[in-house]
Amino acid sequence: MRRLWSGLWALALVLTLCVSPPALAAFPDVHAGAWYASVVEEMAAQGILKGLPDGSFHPEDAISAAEFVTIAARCAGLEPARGQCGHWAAGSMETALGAGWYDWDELPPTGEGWDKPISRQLAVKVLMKALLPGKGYDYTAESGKIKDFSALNGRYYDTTLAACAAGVVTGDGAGNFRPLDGLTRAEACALFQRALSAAGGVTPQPPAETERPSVPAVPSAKGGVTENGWLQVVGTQLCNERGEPVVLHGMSSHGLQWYGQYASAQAMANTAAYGANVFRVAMYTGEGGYLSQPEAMTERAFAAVDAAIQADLYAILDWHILSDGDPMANVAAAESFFAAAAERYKDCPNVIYEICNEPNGNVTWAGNVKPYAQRLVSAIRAQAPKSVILIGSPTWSQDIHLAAADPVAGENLMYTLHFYAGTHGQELRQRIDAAMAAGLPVFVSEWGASRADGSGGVFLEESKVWLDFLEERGVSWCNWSLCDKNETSAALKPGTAPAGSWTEDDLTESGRFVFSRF
Ligand code: IDC
Repeated sequence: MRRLWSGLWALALVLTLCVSPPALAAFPDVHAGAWYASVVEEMAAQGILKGLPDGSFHPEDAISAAEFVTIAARCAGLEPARGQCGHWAAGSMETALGAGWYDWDELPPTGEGWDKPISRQLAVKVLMKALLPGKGYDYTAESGKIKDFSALNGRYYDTTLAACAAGVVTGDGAGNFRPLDGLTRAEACALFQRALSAAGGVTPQPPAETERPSVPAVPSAKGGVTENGWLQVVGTQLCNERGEPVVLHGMSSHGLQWYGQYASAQAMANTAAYGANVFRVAMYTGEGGYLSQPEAMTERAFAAVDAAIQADLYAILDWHILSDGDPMANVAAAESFFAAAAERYKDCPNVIYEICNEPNGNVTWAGNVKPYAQRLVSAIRAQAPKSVILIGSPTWSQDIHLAAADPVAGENLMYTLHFYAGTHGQELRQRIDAAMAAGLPVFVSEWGASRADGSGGVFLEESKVWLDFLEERGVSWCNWSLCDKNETSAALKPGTAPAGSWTEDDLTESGRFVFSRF
């Protein structure tokens, strides 16, 4: 008898455990005890969630791109378009695309890919564009919260970090965002609910203001100044006088005070013969440069620019701050130098002005570099209203994300990013993508195949990855440096004559690689 009773108790216990809590009114497969139950119920009551054709919700299934975008459209009160292709979600997808919630290449309008699971990074982008457009964030604070930040594609920095700042994205238990993974339908609902409450409920928001220019396809025009004329910046792309995308490839001089002999007309003709169409005249300010001998250095810099003009090259006149990390420290000297340069070259389509090589040390974008840039842009513009001007950023011209968040007003302005293939990689490339996605025109006015100290390596594999990346995006570059110094970044072997023409034999490993990529 005792055995029978205990057997019955055990059976009762098993039965209790097997019976699920009651299903909610909205969907038979959403049970009251589930963590997402109240969210789903509320969204269903508001008509935002409709469930699947079989009347159920399938909370643990991966949500597809079409499902996610459709829900976002309902949250934002977006009117679906007619829908060109026969897909059930075509109307919402087309309207969302038009509103800039996602780009053409992320979910092509053929409908292919719409039924596949949406990645978390894209889902968050759609969500933020739909419900919290223009939401701000502090880059350092928010990126520090995401443990696997390096896995995030730079294209999604803006929206992901804004979502973190708004409390919409909280990361998994380990602090990871897992940008490439999908998310379940239940998880998606939680995201929507947090975004809706951050946006103040189901109030339709205006669609994101201006859509950002997307990464250009491989641009074409090379050639020198005769072929391309005055340069102009269209969106993020450097273009020639006819408005066609153009890329500039060439060398930077080393410090003119030390290696000025390689900034001669012959040296430039030599690099032009390999296909270069730009030359950067690096005029150091410190280190025995302009600040200690202004007349002599001005003369040398102008002679180098004249030599570049003679070789049909674009010429970048570079105010090469380095040990003097704060450009504001010598702003008056910079203004007078560039005013004289712009006066001299105002009718000359060749000349590009680079106003601060690499701000570094205790400088900020808002406090030092941007105000300096504003002053220099007006000094140059007074003479040369349309010449391209290149602007640096803190941390040796790596902090273009700061410029992207707060750019200088004006036309034909570009922002420099400098890298050294033995030191810098993926992280800076992602920064370029993010900055360009935010509309910032980027110019790599200095890069080296060495480490950042100018030696080590050479890192040709890494350099190739970098140059392919820049080529795909139509980003122009100059390589450090055209001189025969005994350091791996130098393009010429020690003792190479500046006066004669050069053969492959005169080029270092770095020089051969770089010249082959002009
Ligand atoms: C380096 C030169 C090296 C010189 C040093 C200091 O290669 O011969 O002794 O400057 O003047 C930069 C600077 C550039 C550096 C280069 C490599 O713009 O002046 O040149 N670099 O260290 N930024 C990152 C790397």
